[in-house]
Amino acid sequence: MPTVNQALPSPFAFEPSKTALVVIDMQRDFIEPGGFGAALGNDVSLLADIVPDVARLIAHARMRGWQIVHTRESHAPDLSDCPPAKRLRGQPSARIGDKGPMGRILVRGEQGNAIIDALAPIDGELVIDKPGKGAFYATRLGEELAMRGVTHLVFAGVTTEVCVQTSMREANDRGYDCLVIEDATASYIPAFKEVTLAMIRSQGGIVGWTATLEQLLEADA
Ligand code: C5J
Repeated sequence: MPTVNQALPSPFAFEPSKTALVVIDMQRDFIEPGGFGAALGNDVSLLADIVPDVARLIAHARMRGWQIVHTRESHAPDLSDCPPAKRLRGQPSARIGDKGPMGRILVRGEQGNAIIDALAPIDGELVIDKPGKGAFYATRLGEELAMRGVTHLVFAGVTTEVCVQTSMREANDRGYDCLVIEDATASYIPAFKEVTLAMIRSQGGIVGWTATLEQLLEADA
């Protein structure tokens, strides 16, 4: 069984046939200029920097036959799945559902809501539209993973402290062993990324494990 011996806080062993890569929210709205992230005043280049490593991770998962899941933070056009408590937070100039340069912000089917071209899903990969920060809340992800016999999840994507961490904690509570790939995740606030990774692996791996992409690729060569 492949084992990432250098994972923190302890070696992470996984059975490839029971493993899924979960790529969180690599969407134009968060990563490209003119999207939701930029409208909130963030430097989106910090997120764009991880695209080559996420692409390498996806290529590896495809080659090894892992299940692959892509998520999109997105809402129905009538915003019936967007509670006012979520919509009204943040900048009044850039609210979910408002019109932006790439269409309505975080609305399903709009240009900005798409996964960036460089990481586009291919046939057979699961695409999960999620109205929350976590990938399990109000989605079919749990059922889809159970149907496929998945027990281990490898996480990548953005942002580390919001949707990646929330999804990983949800997964941990559901009994999955979770590994987050350090260089395949990013935050608009780099200190938040570092502290999130430290939290995940603290106290004996209270919600999971972390490792670098090279450490994973070496273990699963
Ligand atoms: C945020 C996300 N940060 N995908 N979404 O609102 O992390």
